[in-house]
Amino acid sequence: MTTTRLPELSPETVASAARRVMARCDELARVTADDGAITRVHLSPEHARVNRLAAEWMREAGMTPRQDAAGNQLGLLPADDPDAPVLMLGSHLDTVIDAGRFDGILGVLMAIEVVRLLRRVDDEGRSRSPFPFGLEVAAFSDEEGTRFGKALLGSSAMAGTWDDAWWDLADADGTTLREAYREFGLDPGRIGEAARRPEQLVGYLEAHIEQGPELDRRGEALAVVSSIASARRFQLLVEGEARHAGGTPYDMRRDALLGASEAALAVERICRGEHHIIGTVGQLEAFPGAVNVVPGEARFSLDLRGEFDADRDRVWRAISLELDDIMGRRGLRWRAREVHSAPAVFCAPLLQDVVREGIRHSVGAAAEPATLFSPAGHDGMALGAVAPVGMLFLRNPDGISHHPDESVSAPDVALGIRALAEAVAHVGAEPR
Ligand code: HGY
Ligand code: MN
Ligand code: MN
Repeated sequence: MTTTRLPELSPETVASAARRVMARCDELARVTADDGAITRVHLSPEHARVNRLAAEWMREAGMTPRQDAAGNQLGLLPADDPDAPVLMLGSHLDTVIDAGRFDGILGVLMAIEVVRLLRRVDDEGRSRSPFPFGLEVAAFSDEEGTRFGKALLGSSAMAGTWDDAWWDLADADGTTLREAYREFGLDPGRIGEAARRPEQLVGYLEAHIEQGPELDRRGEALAVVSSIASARRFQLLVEGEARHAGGTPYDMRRDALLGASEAALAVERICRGEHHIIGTVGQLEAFPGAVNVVPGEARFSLDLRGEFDADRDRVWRAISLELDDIMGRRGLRWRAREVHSAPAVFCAPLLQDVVREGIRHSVGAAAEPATLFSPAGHDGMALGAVAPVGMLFLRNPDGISHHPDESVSAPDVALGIRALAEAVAHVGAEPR
């Protein structure tokens, strides 16, 4: 596969870009709602601050920044033809609670560096894409779904898959998504303006830390992603009867917390018996929540993922039957509300190939670069509805993520920047 010649990417040029990325990951980590932890949720003051920082860095790298109708921070390096489509690069700047400093953030900052390295300056001194398509960086506004439960809100708006039912989603304080948009300075009525049509996008390429131990175990820095797991998220309610913790004999109890606890163990047991199916209960709360009252109600979450939608749905049916059995035995009632669903996305073969070529150029591997399934979700799950998707994984020592100890090394980031730049150049070399 030929490639548009890259501007000279000396090892020092790429190493300096990696150092800038690492320093900016530290700077963004300081923009948080929680002292001593990294927490940055959708449409918060912290979201506005990191968008302003990203806009400044995009402008400095030669792009024209703008915030779209969904609160995504974008930076455009146009092609000579103003109507040309763009290759979208990027990731997300929002975080989970008490997060690491690289999940999402690294991909946005690497994309900015790649655009900086690839841009050319035309005769009028204007920064332009060297390809027949533009390059655009997206800092998506809500990949995690931390505040409203529904994930991928920013990238879903860009993909044109927005569901107006989401406006009534509420956060823990009862603020609806609609109200939060308005408080942030966005107009819910204009959400459609964030949508892209397929003909406007050449594709979407995202670099991200691997949120698992595979690359670390293999001793490799980079990997191609084959597909991104499908996801379904539920909020479940178990209803029993609150009673006196001392005076109520066991045979009279309908303890909702024990039902929910048995359900959580059943999720683990059922999913352990499957391939590439992962179920997690991340939230569990008992009500009324007094030490001397048998819980009459319990609420818990379920995050269920699978490599294939059909397998994921089959396992959800198996879990549901098991919950019927558990709650029936305990005299409890249960119901589930689905709060998020996203199909599996299979990375486009061409974009897998260009990422593979990029890795070869970057690490000089004679051997075949690793190709990994991503059990972690990414904005590419949403963008897959409107564009071909490709992903590059970077080694994350020990694989820990959604945790302050999440990490990546500067040398691996340098390898990743070169690989991503080469991948983009390979897209540029493809006949149009
Ligand atoms: O939950 C996930 O897999 C992603 O990190 N949002
Ligand atoms: Mn995440
Ligand atoms: Mn992420």
